[in-house]
Amino acid sequence: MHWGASFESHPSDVTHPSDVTHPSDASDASHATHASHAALATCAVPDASCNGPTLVCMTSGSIPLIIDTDTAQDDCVALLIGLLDPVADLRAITMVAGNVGFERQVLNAYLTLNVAGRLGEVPLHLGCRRPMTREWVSAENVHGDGAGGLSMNVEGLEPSEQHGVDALIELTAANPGEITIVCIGPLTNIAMAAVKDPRFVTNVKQLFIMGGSNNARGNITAAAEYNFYVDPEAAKTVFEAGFDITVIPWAPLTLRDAVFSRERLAEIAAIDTPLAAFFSRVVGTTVEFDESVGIPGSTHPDSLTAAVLLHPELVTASARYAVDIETSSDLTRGYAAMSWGVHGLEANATVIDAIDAPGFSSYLEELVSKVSVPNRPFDA
Ligand SMILES: [Ca+2]
Repeated sequence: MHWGASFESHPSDVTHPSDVTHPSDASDASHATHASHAALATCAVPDASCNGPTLVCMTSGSIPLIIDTDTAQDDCVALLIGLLDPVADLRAITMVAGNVGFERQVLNAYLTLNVAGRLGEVPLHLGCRRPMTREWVSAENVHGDGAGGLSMNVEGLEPSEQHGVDALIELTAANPGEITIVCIGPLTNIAMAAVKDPRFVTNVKQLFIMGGSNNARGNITAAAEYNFYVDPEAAKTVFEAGFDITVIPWAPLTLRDAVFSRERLAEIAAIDTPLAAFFSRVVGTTVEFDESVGIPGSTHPDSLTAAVLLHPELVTASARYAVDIETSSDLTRGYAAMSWGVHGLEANATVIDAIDAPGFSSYLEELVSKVSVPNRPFDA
């Protein structure tokens, strides 16, 4: 089977960046319909090894970022962007309670690092294991285990001893105004960091937040999107703190511009790379659920959040909004009120209203078309 064949041939426990060649040829036009939007075909720092057959580039890119994640499904794709896009300089991954069980989320992050051939290269910090004031709410009914039943031997893999909140504070304090945080889970870690050290707010360059809906439907209730619903106090804290914020909402943006149909997923599944096999396995498992709630395919809000940070040319419309989060109502818990400028409120965020959807789709296809060498074999 495509899946097994893609993984079993390259079990290797050690990755040497110098062993991996750089993107080969920007003129490869097989996926180039919207190649101008995606810098994946060109290595940030070309050198002699760029002529090899593989496309994975280990060179640190020009955009330093941390990804704060509740790793399941599209979170994994967002991590792949941070790990493999040549313009990304992924400094750390921080884990927050969200989609699935915390330990499973950690395993899903390891699985993703593994398929990218980056195991042991990017620090993984464990953050908050529950929301600030509420009980954790699982999304396992949507995500299952978050990785389509995929597993691997994690012997010898240890997350950093430093707590995720402290890592966020220290990494940004060491590079004030330089690091952007891609926030694709509940905002507990970000809020806790801001509460613990107010300097965190100005030490962070920007927050790119996946969450809420822009005057449109939620996904866990009619009113609320999951990330803000799970920890509304954290979300409210973050939006009131004074960060430079860009929001990638669930609806209408994701539902209109970042859904992959079964036909599109089949095209990607036909690509013979470990990354495409991983993508198909991890993402494909939620399609049945998505269809059961009226969504015609897999949804990609988290990878879109990482993609628009690295490739702002994907954004075709955005505007300044005053964003606030409902915390006191049971009915509308986690609702994001996004006021578009006519209510006398001061804007605190840029909200993405539209993207180049074909360009984003081509970007993800190009990403998973890269040839990586997984560090360890997967247990299918
Ligand atoms: Ca997420």
